[in-house]
Amino acid sequence: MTSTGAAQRLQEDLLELATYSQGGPGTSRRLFSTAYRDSREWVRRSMLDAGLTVDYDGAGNIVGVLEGANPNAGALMTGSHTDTVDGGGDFDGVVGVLGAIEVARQLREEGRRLAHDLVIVDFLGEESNDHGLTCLGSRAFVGDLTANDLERLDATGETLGERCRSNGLDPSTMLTAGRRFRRPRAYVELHIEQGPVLEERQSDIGVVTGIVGIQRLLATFTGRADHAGTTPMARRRDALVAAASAVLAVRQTGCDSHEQGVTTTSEIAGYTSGPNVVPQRTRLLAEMRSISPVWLSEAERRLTQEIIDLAATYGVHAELEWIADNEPRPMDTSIQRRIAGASEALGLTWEAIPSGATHDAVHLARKCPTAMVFVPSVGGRSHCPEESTATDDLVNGVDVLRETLVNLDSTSS
Ligand code: HGY
Ligand code: MN
Ligand code: MN
Repeated sequence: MTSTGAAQRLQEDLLELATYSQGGPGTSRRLFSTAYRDSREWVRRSMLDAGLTVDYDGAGNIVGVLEGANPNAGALMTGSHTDTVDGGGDFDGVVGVLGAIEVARQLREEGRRLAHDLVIVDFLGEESNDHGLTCLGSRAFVGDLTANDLERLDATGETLGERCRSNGLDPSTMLTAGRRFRRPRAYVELHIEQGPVLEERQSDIGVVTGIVGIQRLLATFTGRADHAGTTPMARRRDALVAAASAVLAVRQTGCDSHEQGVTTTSEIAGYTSGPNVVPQRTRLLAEMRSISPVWLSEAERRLTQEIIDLAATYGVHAELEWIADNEPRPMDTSIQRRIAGASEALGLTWEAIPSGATHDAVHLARKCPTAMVFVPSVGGRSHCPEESTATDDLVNGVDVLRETLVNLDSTSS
């Protein structure tokens, strides 16, 4: 397949998949939305058209297989996700699924039959869902989804398990999907960088060295409701002011990290009974990310004490609950070398780079040799309608993914 042919097919597929959206700015394909469900039917058909045998596994993942020549060789795995954040873009995750399907098409057209089965997975619900859990499908796929995960509540009080069940999934089958996991020889995921590094350094390819860990924070501030007009400032116990001071403390923790970590507050919700009442209770959602587990645990300890002390200065009680979304995970060094070698053989420049975003690969990496191939993001933007990657860069990523898989296939471990 010439690169123009591949470019054209990738562009057509991206445009077609982008038509599945819940509406509003950018692209929205949220877990269990009709747009997402319909889009996955299109993905399933695209895998069939590419000559794969395709099935949904018990955890809502779409699993396509291009059978290998040697039934004893095992599998090489690739894939990603096709759900999006609300008002997101058309490349995050999608590039890894459509790129993998394009690799399968090219291998078949060129008559290059791998010894290994080539397994391509569109993992269910990688983005953080209404229950605050990321990577629903890939967690289940490797057997890391827990009963606790399915007990998580959304804002309406419905559990994730109930939501899965009402969308045609069997929670008990999801919890046992890992038993059917056959450890592949390797998992290699193609993904957009979602940051500015490759573009700024004019590198064609990112060889991912590791994926950050994420600690999520739910903080509750309890003050006292008082009359907003008659209560002197010094006597107030304003929960919203305490939360606002915590937002700045969260940010400062990231700013003081010397590039070790990043911190984000995504929401504070004040519960007040009206504009003339001092807010009694406030909830804050935040997260911290770092490739260093030491920095994460140290920052969690420091920030916890700082938020409690800050709240106390306003006469407000703070309770903090930290939840580990995933631990930092290094990528397989030998596959990193293969990705770098494939890039050089294709005349492409490459750069070793950590991933500030999490990916399905972070769960596969607990179970098999795992690595990632990044392609540049225009302006370093992602999780927004402006998210974009140049077609030439997409073709480069597909070429590197294909040659890395062929190299893994043709050499022993
Ligand atoms: O949050 C992330 O890094 C990913 O986009 N789910
Ligand atoms: Mn992604
Ligand atoms: Mn994402």
